[in-house]
Amino acid sequence: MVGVLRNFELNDPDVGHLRCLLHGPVGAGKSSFINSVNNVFQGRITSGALVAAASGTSFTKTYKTHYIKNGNARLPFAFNDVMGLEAQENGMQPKDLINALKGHLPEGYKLFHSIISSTGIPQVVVMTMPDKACVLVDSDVKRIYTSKAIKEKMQTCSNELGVPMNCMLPVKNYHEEEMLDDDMDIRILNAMTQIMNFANDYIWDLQQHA
Ligand SMILES: Nc1nc2c(ncn2[C@@H]2O[C@H](COP(=O)(O)OP(=O)(O)OP(=O)(O)O)[C@@H](O)[C@H]2O)c(=O)[nH]1
Ligand SMILES: [Mg+2]
Repeated sequence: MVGVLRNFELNDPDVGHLRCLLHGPVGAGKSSFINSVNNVFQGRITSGALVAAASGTSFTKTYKTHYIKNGNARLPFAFNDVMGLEAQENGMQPKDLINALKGHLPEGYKLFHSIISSTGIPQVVVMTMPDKACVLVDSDVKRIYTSKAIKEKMQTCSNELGVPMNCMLPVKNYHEEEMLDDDMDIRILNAMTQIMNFANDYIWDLQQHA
């Protein structure tokens, strides 16, 4: 599966790269997801996106683009890591979120301020920490897809956020492991494949209506 993504081609190469914004609650595992994806592509544990030692207030405080290294080149894909959506004044604000989605925030931008708006940009939900939601998954990550507890969480999340079930992507992040694990990698790659395909399709569709 990693080979398929290594050779991933954009529908329109002029686009340069697809951009994925990770937003969500403080300490949800956004930065850890970036590291998890990087780990799979690098074949080793990496720590490019700094992760909180213990959650409390936002750990990631500035807007940063993370490219995924693919051999000596770059995958045509970037993650933007932002701080969590906290209470109004301290956290990521909706206007910043929209600008970040459009790729309009400069590197190092301090994530505050706001107004609300909406876009048709595709969304998926990367459901992190399944090991905390289900003891079976904690002991064997392969259980992610068969665990009743995880299915229920996915269903609840899908209903509450209005995101379809096939856009709910349960992933256990690398967070304490010292070595890579094939079963974790498969699920991380599965999530990445969905994200990249959705983004690629979206750009293609936009261009048809341009
Ligand atoms: N058990 C478990 N812990 C995880 C998982 N993903 C992340 N963590 C831990 O959760 C904590 C928060 O992770 P971060 O990646 O810093 O979270 P974040 O969403 O980037 O947080 P902010 O930058 O503060 O918004 C860290 O201590 C991680 O090690 C997971 O899948 N399972
Ligand atoms: Mg973070």
